[in-house]
Amino acid sequence: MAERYKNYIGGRWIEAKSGRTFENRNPANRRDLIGLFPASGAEDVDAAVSAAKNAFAGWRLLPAPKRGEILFRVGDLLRKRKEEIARAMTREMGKILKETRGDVQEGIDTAFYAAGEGRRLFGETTPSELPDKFAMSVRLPLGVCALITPWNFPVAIPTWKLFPALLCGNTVVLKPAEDTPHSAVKLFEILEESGAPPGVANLVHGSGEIAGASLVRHPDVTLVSFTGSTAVGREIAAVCGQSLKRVALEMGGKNAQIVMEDADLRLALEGVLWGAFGTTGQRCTATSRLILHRDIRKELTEMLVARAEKIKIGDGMDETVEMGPLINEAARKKVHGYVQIGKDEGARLVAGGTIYEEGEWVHGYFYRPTIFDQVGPKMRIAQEEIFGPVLSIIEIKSFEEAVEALNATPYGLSSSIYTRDVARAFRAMRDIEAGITYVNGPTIGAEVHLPFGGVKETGNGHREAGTTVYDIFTEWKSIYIDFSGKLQKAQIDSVE
Ligand code: UN1
Repeated sequence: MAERYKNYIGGRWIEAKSGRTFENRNPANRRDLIGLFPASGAEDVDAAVSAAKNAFAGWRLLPAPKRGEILFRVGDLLRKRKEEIARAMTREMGKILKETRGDVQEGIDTAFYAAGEGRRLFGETTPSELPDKFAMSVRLPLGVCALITPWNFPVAIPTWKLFPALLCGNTVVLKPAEDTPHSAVKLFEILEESGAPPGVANLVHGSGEIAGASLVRHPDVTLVSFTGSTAVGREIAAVCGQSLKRVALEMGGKNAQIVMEDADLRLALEGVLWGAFGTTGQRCTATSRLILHRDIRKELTEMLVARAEKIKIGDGMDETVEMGPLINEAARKKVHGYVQIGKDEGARLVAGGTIYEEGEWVHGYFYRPTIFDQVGPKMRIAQEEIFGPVLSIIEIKSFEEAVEALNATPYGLSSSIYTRDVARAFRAMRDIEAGITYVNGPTIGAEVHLPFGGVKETGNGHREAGTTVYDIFTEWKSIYIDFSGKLQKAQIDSVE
């Protein structure tokens, strides 16, 4: 009998009211059934939002340092259960253990950062233009926040939203991706154990179309924070535009690594291997374009192809495996479809390009590390997000051309340049259109205490992580205290 997992609403584990469930299977071996999870409907979302709304009344008044103490406990518990959660995550979504441990670590880092923020959460004080008058600004919570998260970072991304939201005094309803409900259950077991009051954090499983959509439309939700595709983000933004909910979006990427002719090629090679094929290319920050100066293109491409072909593919539970499966069959079809598009567009396939189904791997969604050479910057494989282990090599003749090629997509999340020329590095930091730029490092590897997010169609102007996430989850209030004992008129009495 498959284990039946539940929603977490108002401090209780409960099934969907309809009793309906969906299956969660291991992408490395689809015969391995992890469990059944509630296929929640609008009525379950309603119960979760009302639990969050009720809990908000008390939670917002608990001093922020006390809310922070709960998050310190959450961080401790995550640390204690890191290995267990990493293993469950690898089984559930396929990335290798080293990376799922990193995913949990990102949650631990976020917990401690948010917890410390409980004793900061700074506002400002500033002189008033009038005598005997005091002026300051403070941050206040918004209310019930809806958090909708993807499967590629099943602990890290929910924590980026959950912990700052809670620290600021909001209450939340999380709707995790259907491919990774188990990791979300683990996270909520920890929240329960940490002593967070019932109703402050609620978990509702189910599909985006039903559970996600009813959450976004719910009138008692004041903010929606979403990480996922640009197509879905646009739909969410449209709904929130009508209802005037605050909406923070983190969406697609088409990140590029530039390698100039003066770069350390050995370093650039390690960077692109990790950036393009880490997490099987399924990161918003993954390197999907490699922009090479013509003087080093041949040499670096040969080095890269030789290494890519040696990448060990298999079940991420095996510590010697370097690349796990794609998340599901639809993802594999999409990746394979783009390989065909690349060939049709006239790019030259120099590595991979085929499904990997040797031996026992026939039961998983594996794909070979794939490299296209001679890609034009406007080809679809250079423009559209593939979300798989497919890398497109674009040749350029100058630094200016490299930056122009890098900027020539609708996205702007992460970027990277390998060069030994400090002037070029600084020009790249200024001229690349992206939320993140790495110098002599790959496009992946963001740390939780710096702003995370992108420009153009990657985002809508907000930044998670860093100090900036506290702007997403708070309302500013300006406060004036007049202790002059008389009516003082700003802009009028203050003018000579
Ligand atoms: C994502 O790709 O969805 O910088 C998030 C990184 C990770 C976070 C990635 N720390 O790749």
